[in-house]
Amino acid sequence: MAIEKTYSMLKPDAVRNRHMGEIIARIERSGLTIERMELGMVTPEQAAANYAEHEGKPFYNGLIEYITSGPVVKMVVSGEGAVKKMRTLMGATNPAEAAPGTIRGDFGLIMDENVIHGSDSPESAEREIGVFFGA
Ligand code: YYY
Ligand code: MG
Repeated sequence: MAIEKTYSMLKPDAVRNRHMGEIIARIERSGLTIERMELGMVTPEQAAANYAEHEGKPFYNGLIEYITSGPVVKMVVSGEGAVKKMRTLMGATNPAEAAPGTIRGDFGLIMDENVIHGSDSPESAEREIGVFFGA
């Protein structure tokens, strides 16, 4: 597998519930490398750009409101097969269905606040890194 970059973000509930350290430790232990990291707010423009594919869906407005509701941790993570590896560490989108041992399975309770974001492809990763860290 090729060395890839992916965009990952600890969502407002992860920061609010003081789970940042434990989640970052899991990413480091996985062998992936955190290349950039920043704690801060997501602007409405960044939220809309990141979630453009979901515009018009029933959960879209709530999702934008939630992701802009408090500080997040924005990260560029790299390594062999980083996109898929992060998705595996994260677990299923719905924490109620995410396996124990995954980040969403262990730190999440509900779909609306599911702890962490990870790009779904190398193409999305490049776009999302541009949205949050510039070109
Ligand atoms: O990539 P991933 O975050 O696992 O899921 P997506 O299908 O891209 O949805 C983005 C985001 O939207 C999800 O993390 C939670 C929220 N969401 C929701 O609140 N309700 C849904 N039915 C689907 C997604
Ligand atoms: Mg997605």
